[in-house]
Amino acid sequence: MNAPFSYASPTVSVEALKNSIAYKLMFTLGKDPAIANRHEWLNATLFAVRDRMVERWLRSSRAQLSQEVRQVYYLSMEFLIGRTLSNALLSLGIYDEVKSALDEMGLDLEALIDEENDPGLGNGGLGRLAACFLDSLATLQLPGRGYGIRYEYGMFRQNIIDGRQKESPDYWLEYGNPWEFERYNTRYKVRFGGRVQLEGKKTRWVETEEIIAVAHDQIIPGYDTDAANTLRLWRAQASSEINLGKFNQGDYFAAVEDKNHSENVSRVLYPDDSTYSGRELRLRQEYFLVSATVQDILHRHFSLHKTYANLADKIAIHLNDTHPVLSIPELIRLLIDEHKFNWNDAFEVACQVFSYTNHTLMSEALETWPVDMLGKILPRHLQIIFEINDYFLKTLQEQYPNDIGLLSRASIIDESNGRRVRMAWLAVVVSHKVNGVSELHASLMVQSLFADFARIFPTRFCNVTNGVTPRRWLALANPPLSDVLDNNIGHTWRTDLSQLDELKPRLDYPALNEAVREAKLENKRRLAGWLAAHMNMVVNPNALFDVQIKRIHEYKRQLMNVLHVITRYNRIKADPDADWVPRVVIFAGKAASAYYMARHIIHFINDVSRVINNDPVINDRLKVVFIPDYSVSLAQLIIPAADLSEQISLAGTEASGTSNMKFALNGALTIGTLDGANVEIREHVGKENIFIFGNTAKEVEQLRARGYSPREYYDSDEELRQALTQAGTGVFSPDEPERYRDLVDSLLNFGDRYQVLADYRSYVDCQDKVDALYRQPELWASSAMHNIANMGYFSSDRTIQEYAKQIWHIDPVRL
Ligand code: 26V
Repeated sequence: MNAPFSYASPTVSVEALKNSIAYKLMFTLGKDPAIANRHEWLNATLFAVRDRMVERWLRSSRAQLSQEVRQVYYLSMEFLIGRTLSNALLSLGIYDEVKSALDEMGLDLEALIDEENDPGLGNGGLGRLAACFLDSLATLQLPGRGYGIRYEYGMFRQNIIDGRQKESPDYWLEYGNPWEFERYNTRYKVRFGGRVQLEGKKTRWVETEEIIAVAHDQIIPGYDTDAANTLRLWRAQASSEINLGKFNQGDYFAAVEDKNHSENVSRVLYPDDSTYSGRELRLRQEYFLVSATVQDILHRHFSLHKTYANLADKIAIHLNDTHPVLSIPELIRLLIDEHKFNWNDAFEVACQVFSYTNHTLMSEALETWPVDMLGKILPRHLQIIFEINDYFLKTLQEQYPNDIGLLSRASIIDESNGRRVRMAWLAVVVSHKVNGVSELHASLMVQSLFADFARIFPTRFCNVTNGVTPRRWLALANPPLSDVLDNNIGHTWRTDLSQLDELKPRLDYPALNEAVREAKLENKRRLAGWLAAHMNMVVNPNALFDVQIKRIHEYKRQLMNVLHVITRYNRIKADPDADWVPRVVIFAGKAASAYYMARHIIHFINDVSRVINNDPVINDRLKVVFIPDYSVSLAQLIIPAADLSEQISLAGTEASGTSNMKFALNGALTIGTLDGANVEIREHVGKENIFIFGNTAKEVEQLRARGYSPREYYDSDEELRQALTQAGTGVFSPDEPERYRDLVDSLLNFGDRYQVLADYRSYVDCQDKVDALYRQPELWASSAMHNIANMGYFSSDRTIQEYAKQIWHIDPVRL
């Protein structure tokens, strides 16, 4: 693999690096170089590289503090930052030096990079977006920090056994985490339970149970800058190591049980991003993050400014979805109960400090907590939430005296549903800005979910379209294409992706066209090699690589993709000697463990794949691969190798999507619906350079309103009928012919909630157009180049600049 480009001639010598790696191995890890294994060498290398970053990190922190600038704090229950070594080498510009140092010691840098655990502290798009944002904040020298939870177990590992998903725990800390600094001194008490007591005018929250939150910091390096930011993750520690009372009574086990109960709060990531569950442990996790973080923010603020009076001028707190929304009542509580604010001032400050991003309109993922549960775990917070609601509803009533129904619709407390607190409502009422993540999503958001609030607070809602960091998603993931870009437009696209524009005058240069095709082929060969080595699967690198990798969810319609695969299979079987465009259809993604349909879809994909891949008539013409255990590092391997990017969610359901951007940036063509950011991708690349099919969001709504009848599509479409009949009668599950009856039923007899049948025909026809273009490699590559050249807008640097200007009001730090 070619090394990522180094932007600066580094001041570190290979000799010095060799010394420090060997030194770390011996004196930090206590290991004899003669017997150290790969993991120990990796850790030694990470320590040596980290040392070279610490100085600028400290300098950066000092600059942020001394300039007393306004800071943003990005609160998220998830950060999917990916592997750190390669990214650190890239941002320090010392990739080649470290490679040579390791070479001279008989070690292979790429092998070490692959050895690193990929911390899965997130479910999918939302967590990865948070990581791209941190990268952009640092690169743009913006004063910001991420706050999250240091889960001991991340997203479960996925194994595929007999075609089915099997989960196993992801103990990512097995070999330690050399990238973090544990801050033994930065610890806060987080309290739960108890009761609220009135003492005169003062409210006290008493008889609580306590846990300690301990800070763990990671350096987030900026690229081509001395700036580096911090990601601070909290770990739960029992407040007294063991319960001495119980211990002295001789009940040793009960004593240790208490400790486990407390520390369970940071034990494991909730691996379900599709249904909201309302479990108590999740509520405790959310409050744990929020309480430690708000205390830390206030502490930092006070040590700098010696007053809380200027809080609203100096801090911005951003809520990544509703998961950290309890920070609103937490801030208000601390200001009133601990810092002598009156209610109105505390409320005003909170409104100015907080902003909130909505990431989904799907009702089943929206958080609401039962009033009883909140009252039991956070009685003081519940009281404050009621006060906020009373205040809000009172002003509403004055403003809209004649709108019956508005009060109950807009109330933070949902009385219709067993009394629950609507977290999204709370976020909207106490934020100064609420944003969607793509143009379409933001407009649907104010038309549907937040329609009442958009009328009440007309200036509060806005859009900031998502983006992805070009450092990880192009420079690191795709060295062959990065080389082509460097040779044509120079190196600075890494920090200014709009420079991809400069490719435009060259788009019809045959040499560039050929270079782009060569780069794609090299990436496809790399993936083919991986598939052979890890899955014993042989694929032809010249086939069209058709890729859908994302969480398995009915709305994302992996099922529609499989129905097309089956149709293609049937066509090939019917006429094997026709001139077929060979395809490799690749899937990857995890299903939430309790999501029956999603697991079933995985099983179905694997069953279909077994039948097709083993059919001697088919050969190379069609292969289906399900790659297990999807992760950030697998995405870095797969995306650069894709020809076709499947973005086929039902219009109006995918808030934005971000892999759609990564694929297009890496020269894949998109086949997609007009959903999420696909709409804007089409505007940028031009409608002739993207395969759009299916109903629009408006048509989806109209169809639903008219009474959607999937049967009609079934009855009138021969190929669709054949595919569904095969699925329902065991053609792909001969050992259990009824296995997919329910799957077919969900489409035919239970309403087909995501209108798969309605879009099937236009999808299949669109796939024919894909084949036709792929037969003309130069034209295909030219279209891919139009995609690449127009992706500048989708850099997370642009996204973060918009947040900084419109929402956070922060400026870069001078270094
Ligand atoms: C939801 C839930 C609900 C139950 C508790 C656990 C949990 C954890 C995560 C989520 C997240 C759902 C929202 C989400 O991930 N949205 C995705 O956000 C991406 C970044 O904006 C966007 O590109 C995707 O389209 C959107 O689905």
